[in-house]
Amino acid sequence: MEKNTHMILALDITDREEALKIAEDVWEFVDAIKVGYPLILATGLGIIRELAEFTPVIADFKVADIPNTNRLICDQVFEAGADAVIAQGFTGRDSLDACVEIASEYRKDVFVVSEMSHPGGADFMQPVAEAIAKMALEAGAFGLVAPATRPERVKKIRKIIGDKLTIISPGVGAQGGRASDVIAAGADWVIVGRSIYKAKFPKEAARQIAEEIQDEIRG
Ligand code: U5P
Repeated sequence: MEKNTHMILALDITDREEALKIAEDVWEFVDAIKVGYPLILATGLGIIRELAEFTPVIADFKVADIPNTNRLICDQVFEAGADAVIAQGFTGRDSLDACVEIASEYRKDVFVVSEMSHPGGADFMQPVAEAIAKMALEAGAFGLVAPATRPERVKKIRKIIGDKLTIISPGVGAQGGRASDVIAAGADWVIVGRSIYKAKFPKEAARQIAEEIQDEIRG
């Protein structure tokens, strides 16, 4: 995945035409599009290949099962044309190894959720987030998902992984995080959903966040 705009669009809408229209509108401001259950359940797995015409696609299935099931899920995801899959880390090393094994067969990537961005993410996940980050590093994942709503946690995770793994960070805008803060804290990409796809002018909204990120990077 190239790092140009440092932004990933979370396309959590359930109408195929609208999803494709937004992708066409904003692709130049994002390095990837993240799809998950809302869009895939509504429109089918084929939407991944359609969106891959615009940018690399990250499949956010938060894969969290036994190794054999994880293997079967990842196979489907990469066969469908995704460039990366998001897996949970709390299921343990063998489950994560299964995702990394399939991803490497396809020469694709795995991101591992260390701690989620909503308030409840602090309840059970935060206390184990650093151990999950270490595990993801040892397992050969490509990156971590860490919360833009808590830039200090992104900073902490960055310290643990150094520059060996990437960080993608959801929680910007609708959940209260600021793109520039989380880029300053060490995220490689911010993930933005509602602030773009619910905006009156999605392209303008994407442009503004992209500019905020570039200003932060340039200092
Ligand atoms: N997401 C989070 N927090 C996490 C992990 C994933 O928000 O810890 C996902 C959501 O499922 C959604 C996107 O797809 O990132 C954020 O969307 P929004 O809040 O910008 O609309």
